[in-house]
Amino acid sequence: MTRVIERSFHTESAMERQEWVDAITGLKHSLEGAGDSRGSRSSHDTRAMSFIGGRPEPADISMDSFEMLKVLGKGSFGKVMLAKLKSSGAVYAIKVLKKSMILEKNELAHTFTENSVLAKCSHPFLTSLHYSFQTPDLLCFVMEYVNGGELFFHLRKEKKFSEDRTRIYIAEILLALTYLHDQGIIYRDLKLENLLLDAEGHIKITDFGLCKEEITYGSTTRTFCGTPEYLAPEVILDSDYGLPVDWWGLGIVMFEMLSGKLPFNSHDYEELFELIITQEVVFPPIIGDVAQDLIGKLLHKDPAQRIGGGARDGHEIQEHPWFASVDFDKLYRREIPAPFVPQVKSATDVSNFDDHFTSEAPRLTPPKPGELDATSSSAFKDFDTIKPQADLS
Ligand code: ISQ
Repeated sequence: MTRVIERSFHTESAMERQEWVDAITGLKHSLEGAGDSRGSRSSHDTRAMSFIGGRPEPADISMDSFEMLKVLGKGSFGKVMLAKLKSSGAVYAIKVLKKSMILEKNELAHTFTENSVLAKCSHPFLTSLHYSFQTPDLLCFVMEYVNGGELFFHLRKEKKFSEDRTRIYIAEILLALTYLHDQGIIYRDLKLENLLLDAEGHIKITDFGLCKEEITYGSTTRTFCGTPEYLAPEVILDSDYGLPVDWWGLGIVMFEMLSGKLPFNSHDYEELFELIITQEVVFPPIIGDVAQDLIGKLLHKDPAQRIGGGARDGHEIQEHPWFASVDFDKLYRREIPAPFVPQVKSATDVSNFDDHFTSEAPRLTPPKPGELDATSSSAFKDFDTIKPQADLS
């Protein structure tokens, strides 16, 4: 079926009109020249349409190159699945995002920036992206499989972590966030669910990027895509926000690890936002004085006054007395043993993930008719400029 979309343009002069006509004609020819196979493919074609990064295509890799083994996580944007590359037997975590949901939630720019930057990042405490490609309806990110499970899962089992254990995790997260900030990236979404443990027990920050819920603030139509308990005051207040939002997130997860509770909590979102904006943190006695001092400084309501909020960013936080015993250079080189080593039985062991997900059949749901029309699918053509490190040989 061909869909015709008519648009009217107003121009101030004949010259400007000609410029528009030339631009549109040029685009039309370039699409025809490319044979625009995109338009003629069914929307649930699982062959790779293009490789994000525009690299030489390794043996026509696509969803069909993988055997889907298990579901690791799920949300309205898509799924993360454990998958085996059929040609080599290597296992990966594939994040599959639905283009229609990214457009619907207005997350195109965010998804694009985030993944283009993460594709170039390499850090011992960040989950690495091996390859990415897109199909007519999906964006697919082939990532290392981090099999020690979510920190959320371990904390729920153990209720709280000791100060020594928390210190190593928080120090590793601090190094990874400082690295991202040095690349000009705000992570924005620090929360327990995005922290994984690798087989040795070291932190790997990941991004499920699946958008678990949609939260509406107040009576306005402004929507947040994220977990409200972790939002920094400046994000709620819609002020300009920057790198210090991640230090707020670090304060929240540090409080959670040490106490097993969130510092600001309410089922009522209006009340929760009010607490985040106005309430001073109340510490349980289990959290030691030095740790309380650091958390208090990370949860400073004013981002400019927050520890790490100045030009020295995370380096200022590293100098806090709570980290006096941590050798950050050794930590970066992974020479400090992790405080807890998860039980991992095999490369495909999923026992450290929630069986709510892993018990589900690892299937991709075909899109509903018209979920992504030809016009909106063109919004993803720029994903081809992302250059991840291809190593699926
Ligand atoms: C890697 N390993 C396990 C789970 C994951 C979830 C999201 C992104 C990467 C992952």
